[in-house]
Amino acid sequence: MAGTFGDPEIVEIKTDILLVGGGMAACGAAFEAKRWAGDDVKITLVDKAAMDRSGAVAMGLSAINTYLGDRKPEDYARMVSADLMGITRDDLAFDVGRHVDDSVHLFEEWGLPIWKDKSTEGVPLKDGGKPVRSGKWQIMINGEGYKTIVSEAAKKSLGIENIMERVFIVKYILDANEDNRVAGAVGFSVREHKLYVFKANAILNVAGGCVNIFRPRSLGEGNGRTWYPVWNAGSTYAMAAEVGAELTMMENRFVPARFKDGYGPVGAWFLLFKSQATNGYGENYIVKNADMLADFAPYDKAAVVPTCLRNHAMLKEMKDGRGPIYMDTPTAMAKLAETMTPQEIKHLEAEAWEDFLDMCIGQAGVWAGMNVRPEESKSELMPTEPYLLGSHSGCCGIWVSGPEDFAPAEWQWGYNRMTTVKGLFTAGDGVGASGHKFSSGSHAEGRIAGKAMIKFVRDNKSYEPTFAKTVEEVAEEIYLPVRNYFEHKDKTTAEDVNPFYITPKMFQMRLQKYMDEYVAGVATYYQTNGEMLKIGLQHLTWLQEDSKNLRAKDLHELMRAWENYHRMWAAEAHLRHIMFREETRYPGFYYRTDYPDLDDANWKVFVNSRFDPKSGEWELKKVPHIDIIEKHYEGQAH
Ligand code: SFD
Ligand code: AMP
Repeated sequence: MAGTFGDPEIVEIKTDILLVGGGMAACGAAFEAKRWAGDDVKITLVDKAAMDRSGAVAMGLSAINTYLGDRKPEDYARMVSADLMGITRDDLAFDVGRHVDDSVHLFEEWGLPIWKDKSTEGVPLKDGGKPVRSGKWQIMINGEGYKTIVSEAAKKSLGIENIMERVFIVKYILDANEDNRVAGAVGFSVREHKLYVFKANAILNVAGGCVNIFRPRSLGEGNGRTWYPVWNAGSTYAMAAEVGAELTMMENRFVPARFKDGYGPVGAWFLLFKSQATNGYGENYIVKNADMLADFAPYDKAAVVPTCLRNHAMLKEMKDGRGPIYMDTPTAMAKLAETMTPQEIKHLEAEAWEDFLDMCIGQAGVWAGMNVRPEESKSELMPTEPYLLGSHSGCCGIWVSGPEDFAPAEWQWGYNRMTTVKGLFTAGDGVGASGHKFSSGSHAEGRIAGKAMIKFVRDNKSYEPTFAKTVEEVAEEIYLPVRNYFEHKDKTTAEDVNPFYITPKMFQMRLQKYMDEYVAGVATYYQTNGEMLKIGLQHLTWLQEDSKNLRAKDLHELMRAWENYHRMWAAEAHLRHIMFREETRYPGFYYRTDYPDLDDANWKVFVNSRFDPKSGEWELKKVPHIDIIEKHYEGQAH
């Protein structure tokens, strides 16, 4: 290794199951796998951050968005499908639906305070306690410590000696002897100068979704501010794609409507406080544009207007110059206060703040800084930059094997939640074509995968991982940005400006600019067309070439370099899928202006893609959609 950085110490670890990530899905998997494992199965968890506050739940949450209670899993699967415009895997949603409540009951047992109806105050959910429902599927919690509670249980299950924090996984390594079989993973410590090489029988790839591939609305010092967590850098999708796993629905993205500048979520306001959003002239834009939304029938049969269509109506107002969009908090609070005592009103005002203090502290900061009192002043809403995720109101991700008792033959190949690469599993944001799992469903899905992985390693007991690459080769690849820095740093008087290398920050800006301008970012009101996508792809191809010139002057930058490399892969998959799907399936999330309509006749299908690690080529295809729920439960009331 060139320069003063020196060679890293190489630490080799052999394990049976490797969990990559420490978020909701990983915590679920750790807990469940351990329940089924004997002492014969070694399980190791690696998180690039500290599990107590890592991933999307880092700040906490104020609601659990998936709790069925007395609702049925088939109705949950119907809701998921309707919200995501009819193309989801019913088998996967149904499977989450039938298991998710058990995870919520565990959270409560582990100490998470869940709001209860006055009639059952103090009674746990599993003993008949009635939750305070903000919506049909959502329940309210005091969740600022949510992640700490869930990770504590995972740590206790696995044993602290089997958990490695602050280790960033860069890539998976395929087996030398068996085709399409994962053999391990490599990464580095972001604190110590150590390279980690893991050999494993099975790997769970649960490193979250993808944030910051599009130019964000926030600028300058606010630049780190986004809605989904900035540390979800697309590792899940990129690392799976690089070893040839089939991806699905990567064209889908989530553009959440959020409180402007602080990115505060809107769910509690719409559902719990019964607030309305309006255009700048006080008109309810969903009611006003109902006819326009009907163009996207049959999905208007959904009990609630799908998330993308709510945005579609909002964008219509913005584009026609009738902004800004407001959340009318004063009217909502005044209405609720009509039947309240002064003490109850005070409590209501506290709850309005707590909703953000529990899960999006920055929004409370914006309110305080701008002298906003929600009971007196309205707040602006804004559609954000796009995010890639498979667990919230989006459905991009990896194509996986479904549950043995429910998935049709073509959607299962042995082990629940295993990708098309043998031994590589995923859950949460990683699993595509489902969605609306949220925190609880991601935990439940991690548990489903964890259990299946135990079966997998038992069935493959004699497997001996053999890497297709040498450890030295991989170490050279990972430390290339460090080499670039030390080799060229003295060829300039300004460290960050150098024709021989590119800083991770500049690299990210380039990526964000192309995605924003050509791939339906905020710059074009989320619009693109075939011609623009071609240019975007050309730029991404050049960026891919330039990724060899990324520089890292310290371990932190080395992480930033690889995060952006992962973002670039996720972005390319997103672009290629949007290019392939010649229709507008998700108006409000993105528009193909050359194919502005929904085209069920040709496109009510999954789009799957695969990067072939041998040829270096991408291949995209249509995969038939099957409406399993309607087949099983035909004619039954929703
Ligand atoms: O209000 C590597 N979410 C909500 N869920 C709810 O149930 N209720 C809500 O109220 C929700 N809302 C919400 C939510 C998220 C955020 C950010 C906000 C508000 C502001 C969604 C859930 O949080 C989400 O669905 C799940 O957390 C997804 O779980 P999972 O496991 O798929 O992802 P993760 O938790 O982000 O964990 C990822 C982990 O991977 C690590 N990692 N480790 C090693 N190597 C690498 N290369 C890695 N890259 C990442 C991370 O550190 C992390 O541990 S609301 O908007 O609706
Ligand atoms: P959000 O805060 O936007 O992430 O939403 C949290 C939950 O509330 C998710 O389950 C959303 O689907 C749901 N939700 C948000 N806004 C609305 C709305 N206007 N109507 C119905 N459901 C909503």
